[in-house]
Amino acid sequence: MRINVLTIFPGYFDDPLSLSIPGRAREAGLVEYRLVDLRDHTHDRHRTTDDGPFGGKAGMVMKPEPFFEALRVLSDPGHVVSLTPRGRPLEHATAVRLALEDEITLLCGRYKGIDERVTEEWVDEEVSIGDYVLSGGEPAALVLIDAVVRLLPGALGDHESASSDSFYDGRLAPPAYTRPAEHEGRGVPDVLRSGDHAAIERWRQRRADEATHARRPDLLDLDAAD
Ligand code: 6GU
Repeated sequence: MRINVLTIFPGYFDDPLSLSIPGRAREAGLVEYRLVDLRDHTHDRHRTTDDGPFGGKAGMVMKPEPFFEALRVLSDPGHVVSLTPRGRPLEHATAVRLALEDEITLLCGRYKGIDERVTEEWVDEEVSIGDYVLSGGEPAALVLIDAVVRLLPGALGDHESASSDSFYDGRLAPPAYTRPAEHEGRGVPDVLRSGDHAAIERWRQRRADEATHARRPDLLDLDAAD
């Protein structure tokens, strides 16, 4: 898979895409990241990528020309995703769908947005990572990349597993414990040390249901609608 990222801050991605699972997946040849600096697609002395909005109002809007030129230079950008708080919420299902693409291109705008004509001409979908304000789309693009790349076959090691992740089956994960069995006066639930795998599975299901009910009842409501 190839992931292109159009941004005015390519350096923002250096460490996150070199470390951990996204970095290992690149080293293993499962994914290629291409960072495109939008300023390389400007043609004025100040390398301008934004301007004030038509119609007044505060904040700056990203100019269309650098995006158009950068997207044309890619020749085929594949599935184009714009990261914007106006987008549809990123869900696990979104990551699963994007992980099936050969090539995706992520557009990082600043909070006030990208000129709408870029979206009309190039963008297949707009995605938000939640109902809060980020200064730009870059952290959101990193979140999306991580969620997608860990789903590529071979990206996770033996000690990692996607099938036990929260949201894999529409519920939050149960609590987890490791050694030592007692730490600063707190133990580990006996059942987890009992060797009774059926009992352990029942305990995990119950604790997953309790956590989901208490924290994310919306996830259970969605289940009821199926
Ligand atoms: Cl994708 N971009 C920005 N600027 N803010 C956000 C967001 C994206 N998702 C949530 N807040």
